[in-house]
Formats: sequence, structure tokens, C-alpha cells
Amino acid sequence: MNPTGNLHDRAAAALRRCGASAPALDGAHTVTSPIDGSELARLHPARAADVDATVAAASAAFGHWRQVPAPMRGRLVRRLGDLLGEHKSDLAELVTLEAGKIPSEALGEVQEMIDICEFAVGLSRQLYGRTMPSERPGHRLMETWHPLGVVAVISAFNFPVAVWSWNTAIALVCGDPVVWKPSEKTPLTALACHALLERAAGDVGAPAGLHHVLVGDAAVGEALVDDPRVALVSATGSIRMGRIVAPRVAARFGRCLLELGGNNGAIVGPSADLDLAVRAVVFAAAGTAGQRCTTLRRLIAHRSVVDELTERIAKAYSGLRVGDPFDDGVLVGPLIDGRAHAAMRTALERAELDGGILVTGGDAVEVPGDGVYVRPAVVRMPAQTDVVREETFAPILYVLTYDGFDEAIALHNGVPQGLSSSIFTTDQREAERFLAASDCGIANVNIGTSGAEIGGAFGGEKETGGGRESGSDSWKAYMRRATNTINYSDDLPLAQGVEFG
Ligand code: UN1
Repeated sequence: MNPTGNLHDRAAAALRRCGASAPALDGAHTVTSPIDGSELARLHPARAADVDATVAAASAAFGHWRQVPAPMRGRLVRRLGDLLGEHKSDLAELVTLEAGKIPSEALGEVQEMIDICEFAVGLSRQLYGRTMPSERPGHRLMETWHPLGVVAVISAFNFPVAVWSWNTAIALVCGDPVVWKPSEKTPLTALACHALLERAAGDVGAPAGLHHVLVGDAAVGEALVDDPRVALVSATGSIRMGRIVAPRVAARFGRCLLELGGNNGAIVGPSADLDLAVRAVVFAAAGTAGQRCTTLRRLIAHRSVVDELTERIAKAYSGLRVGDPFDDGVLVGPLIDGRAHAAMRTALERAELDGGILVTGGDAVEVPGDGVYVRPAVVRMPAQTDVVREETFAPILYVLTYDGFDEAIALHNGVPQGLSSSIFTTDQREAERFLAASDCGIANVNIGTSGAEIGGAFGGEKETGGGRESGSDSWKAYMRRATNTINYSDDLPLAQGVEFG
């Protein structure tokens, strides 16, 4: 029994407050809490065969929703944002129960949802197309943006609700229904979000069938991926998953938005403000128990600062409380499961075989129950070996040393992934050079790699998949563009001066 109380009851109560029915206890899909391994629910999973009817219902809703003017669609998202605000603590509680985040980070995740709803409501009046001067007299050339169709959202356990909201808030104002396959590890948060969205839809009189949740295994995901009525597959997860999804969607000429693994690096230059760098590194590397796709995994420090920096990070790590995320003062909650722990141990062994020196952490922390808790690790590496070039979804920070700036950039970009990156420097020239040279979708100065705001486009290059979600003009992935030429003259001049007849 967990000291913070019966987790199942807490989950059921939070779900109820969100308007969802109590979770089933007699199905085949067992949901456990990483906090202590206790059972939260036994849901009745969807099967691949259910996908057809769900996508059919979403397609039918598309027929209605696409005709609702975008600013009116925005009203649904505004209502959703209000409800998310009212149920912020309920959703955060579920995020802690299912994903093991500390409450402050869980609340932060729900805040991202509220923020993206605000963004999307504004966007609903700003789905701008351009007009271009036509080369022909009496003609107008313009582009218009139209709803795309059904969007499948496949999300991961580590941001069980925020990533859904980035996709769904934007998809809805763009005119697209959503079919959501949440992580098998975090379906209860999905049921809560679904209940809130259904309520919002009822409140504003939106058509039924705009949103569906399919709790199921990989076969359900594959059926979604292969369904030609799914116009966009927005998938967050491992590179391995992306390698399966992308070619299958491409084979039917569907559209993909991939947000896959990161292996994020930060350069610390000789002029860096080390006080600030240490604080930023500790949050970015150890926060969320190293389970963000934006987690800092590689620290590339100048030889003149590397010893002091490593020492200070190790000291800060020794003050991090690891344990039940509901306990006051805990900053590092559990790993999601035993597999994550095994992957961490293997990575640490490989790093030591490569000549790495474990500076701190890496050991398991004993807690009551069956949760998996580890102390975040820092490893000094003599070189960027294969294990450093891979993403291990656990709190391991590899420290590499450089002498020249070009060497730092080569190390930084010398991994297959390209999500987030940072430099710590007070040298403006160095900062600008880094921003131009980093091959990632996110490049920061004097802040860590994680914790991006929703206003920017979120995503990365190379094996991270190339997709962009959330703010800026990411909405364009959720719409189709038409180029229109309108002739308001009495003549029919052909483009390029072609004469015909
Ligand atoms: C993720 O880990 O999949 O930038 C998303 C961040 C968060 C989102 C992370 N806003 O760390």
C-alpha cells in the first residue's frame, strides 16, 4: 500500500471530477502506477477491428465540422481551455498517478494544454493565406487553407496530455476531427481529456464524433496508420516507432508529423555563467527523471570549466530528493517501468566499458512498493562513443570535454537525432555561431534544452523526424493549401504568354 493512499481510488476520483466514468476493473488492459506498481484500472482495450468504425465516425464528423467557420470552431477550443483550467489539478493528479511526474511538472504540463488552447483560439481567426500578384491582367492569384481530414494522434507516456492538446487544439480549429491512441501506459489521462472535450462540445453545440480515444496496443496504432481516411498521422515516440509509421503512411501518400527521439546536447563555453548553467543543467538533465524527449543528455564543456562544472552538478545532484512524487520536496519521481531501468543499467555498463567514469548516481533507490527509482547519473566520457550517440530514456548525463569551438559543434551535431540544443556563454559571437550551426529544431542560449513554451514550433531534424507541432505556423500541417487563380477580366490570357488557337 502506498503511503500517499490508495492510488486507484485517487485516480477514480480524479476521473469522476473530470466527468469520466470510473475506470473498468475487469478488462484485459492493466494500467499500473509507476509510483508503486499498484493497479489503477483494467480497461477493455480496443481491437484493430474497432478502428474502422471509429475512423468512419470521425470522417462523418469531418463532413460537418469542415463547414463550420474557423472562428466558430475556435469557440469549442476556448471552452475546452476553460474546462482544462477548472480541472487543472484533477488532470495533474492523473498525470502524476500514471506517468509519475512531480506535481509541479504535472501542473506545468496541464498549463501547456491551457496555453495551446489560447493560442489555437487566436489562430482560429488567423489561418492566413497569401495573395500574390498575377502576371496576367485582370487576374488574382491567392492561396486558401482548408480542413485536411481526420487526424490520428499517437502519443507517448511522458507527456500524456500536453502533446495531445498541441495536436487536438490546433486540429480542431483547423477543422479536423481527432482519433487519439494514447500510450498504453497512460490511458486514464486520455479518458479524462476525452470527457472534458465531450463536455465542451456539448456546451458549444459542436457536432458529435469529433473526438475519439482508442486505448489499445500496437495493432490498433497500425490499423490507424494504414487507414486511408486518416489524413494526418501525428506520432510522438521512439525512432523505432517512427521507422514503422513513416513508410506505411508514405505508401498510401498520407501525411505524417513525427516527433521522435532526442539526444539533446548543451555546450558550456569558457565565458559561461556557471551558476546559471548548473541550475539549468540540473533541471534539464534530472527533471522528469530524464524522461522528456527534450531532456539534456550530453554536456559538452570547455576544458577550462569542465572539472568545476561537473563537480558542481554532482553536488547539486546529491541534494535532489528521489522518491514518491506526491511527497513534499521530491524532485525526481519514478522511472516509468523496469524496462527503463534495465536500459539505464545497460547504458551505464556500456559507458564504463568505453572508459566513462561514473561521477554520481545510477544506483537504485529503495522505496516501499514496486516503483522503480534511480538516482540521476553523471558520467564523464573520454569520447562520444556509440552509447552516447543513442537516446536512453532515463536520467544519464554524459559529460564530454572540448578545446576548440569547432570541435564542440562537431561533437554536438555528431549524433543521429536533432531535437533540442543549448549553449551557455556570455560571448555573443559564440552564441550566434552556435545558433547558426546547431542542426536541431530547437536551439537555445543560456537556458536548458527542455521546457519549451507552446508559442514556438516544437520538433526536430534528422532522426527526430522533421515534424513541427504546437505554435508558430505548425498549423499548416493540419490543413491543405489550395492555390487559386481568378480571372475577373473578359479575356483569357494564358500564363507564360502561351498562344493557343
Ligand atoms: C516531450 O517530451 O515529448 O519542451 C515533449 C518540453 C515540453 C514538451 C516535451 N514543453 O520539455
